[in-house]
Amino acid sequence: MEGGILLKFLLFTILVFVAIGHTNGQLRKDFYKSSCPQAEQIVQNITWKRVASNSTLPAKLLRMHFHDCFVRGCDGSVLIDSTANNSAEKAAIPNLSLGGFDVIDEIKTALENTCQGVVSCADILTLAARDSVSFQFKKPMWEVVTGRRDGRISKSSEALSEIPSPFFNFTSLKQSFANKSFTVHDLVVLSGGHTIGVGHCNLFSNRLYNFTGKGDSDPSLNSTYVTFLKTKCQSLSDNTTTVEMDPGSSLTFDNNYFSVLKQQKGLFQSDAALLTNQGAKNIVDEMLIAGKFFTEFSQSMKRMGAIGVLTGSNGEIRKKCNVVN
Ligand code: HEM
Ligand SMILES: *[C@@H]1O[C@H](CO)[C@@H](O)[C@H](O)[C@H]1NC(C)=O
Ligand SMILES: *[C@@H]1O[C@H](CO)[C@@H](O)[C@H](O)[C@H]1NC(C)=O
Ligand SMILES: *[C@@H]1O[C@H](CO)[C@@H](O)[C@H](O)[C@H]1NC(C)=O
Ligand SMILES: *[C@@H]1O[C@H](CO)[C@@H](O)[C@H](O)[C@H]1NC(C)=O
Ligand SMILES: *[C@@H]1O[C@H](CO)[C@@H](O)[C@H](O)[C@H]1NC(C)=O
Ligand SMILES: *[C@@H]1O[C@H](CO)[C@@H](O)[C@H](O)[C@H]1NC(C)=O
Ligand SMILES: *[C@@H]1O[C@H](CO)[C@@H](O)[C@H](O)[C@H]1NC(C)=O
Ligand SMILES: *[C@@H]1O[C@H](CO)[C@@H](O)[C@H](O)[C@H]1NC(C)=O
Ligand SMILES: CC(=O)N[C@H]1CO[C@H](CO)[C@@H](O)[C@@H]1O
Repeated sequence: MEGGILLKFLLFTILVFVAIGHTNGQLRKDFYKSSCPQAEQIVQNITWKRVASNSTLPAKLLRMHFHDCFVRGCDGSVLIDSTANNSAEKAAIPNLSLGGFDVIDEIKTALENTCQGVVSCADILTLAARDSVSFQFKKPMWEVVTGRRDGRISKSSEALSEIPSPFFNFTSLKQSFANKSFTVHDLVVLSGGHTIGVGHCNLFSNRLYNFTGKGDSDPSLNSTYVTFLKTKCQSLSDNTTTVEMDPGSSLTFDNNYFSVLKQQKGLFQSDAALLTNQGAKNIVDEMLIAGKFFTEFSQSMKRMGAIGVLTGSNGEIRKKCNVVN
């Protein structure tokens, strides 16, 4: 009797595990271990090779990954080209300066040559973003679990509504992140991504020339820095010049962004907004300790990489990253 119940229980447990294994393909470490053992090494090799000859790429790939994950989840939808009847995410204004698509294409080509139809573009982007930032350290800076599948939909209208604007105040930033179940802690920590890369003048020059419509500058922006920025961005309409977001170390991934913020030199209103809320401000202070920032950034990135992912039999493995199959 007893043995019969135990056996039934064991069988039931096994069935449940088998069912979970089949239906809910969660992301996991080294998903391609048996299907494409060299996948992650190939991504790292090509990414490192490209970053070695172009140090602006980590910023491009990190931002592209953020944009991918915030619109329809990390499903590679940011990589899809517009077609005659669809305006894709790439065509949205916030995407104007996205770059690094050629790196993803080179990796995809190499992976298709090694193990055809196995590795998703969504995973390639997630790994390449991590590896590009990690090149400087010669070791992976955060864990990436894999098994994402590619989406088939990409809409510019969704990029416009889901990607936070550089003109957002704290309330709107918080709401935009809460929309993805992200906390104020994630918001502050991930904003640290602005420790690398550049921003275009027209996205902040209102803070220099006409903040309240009286030809004034933003009082929350360091006045010494305003003078400097005016030499870079000479008019309100300049949409071609770029400025480093972390002046002096915009090619180095570190926690200097937070020191910059504290000196009231955050480039965008959305950066400066992190000091307008006491809770957020306290987190900015915590991030002034480098070790703390690296640990927290690594954890928030892992969570960002899991937003709305397609797994198991959902989505597809795109043959080319810029077009759906
Ligand atoms: C908190 C809300 C955020 C806002 C409002 C925002 C806004 C922006 C804007 C306006 C730019 C400049 C684009 C240009 O002029 O070319 C930019 C650049 C960048 N962002 Fe963000 N961003 C946010 C969060 C993030 C997050 C979470 C990450 C990644 C973890 C990130 C990574 C980057 C990087 C690396 C660049 C530099 C890109 C380059 O050099 O081309 N941003 N961001
Ligand atoms: C990656 O690069 C290393 C060092 O250059 C090389 O030894 C290795 O064979 C490469 N692996 C793959 C899978 O490309
Ligand atoms: C887009 O338009 C083409 C013809 O211009 C048509 O063949 C195709 O089915 C359309 N695709 C969708 C998704 O509507
Ligand atoms: C580096 O990469 C960026 C982004 O793809 C590109 O715009 C730029 O032209 C590249 N620079 C060089 C020197 O190749
Ligand atoms: C923040 O921006 C939103 C949208 O523009 C606005 O409705 C709200 O009043 C602003 N909040 C503060 C505290 O300024
Ligand atoms: C939150 O998400 C909804 C739908 O997904 C979207 O319409 C709305 O614009 C988002 N709000 C913000 C602040 O991003
Ligand atoms: C500054 O803003 C005010 C009010 O919006 C506008 O009337 C004025 O033309 C602007 N000045 C410049 C130089 O754009
Ligand atoms: C920059 O501004 C000019 C003039 O207003 C406009 O024609 C052009 O499309 C803009 N370029 C970008 C990249 O926004
Ligand atoms: C503004 O910038 C100057 C020069 O970089 C710096 O010495 C000063 O401390 C900054 N002001 C504030 C309020 O942080
Ligand atoms: C990289 C990219 O696709 N950029 C596009 C951004 O949007 C403009 C239109 O608003 C397109 O012309 C760019 O090609």
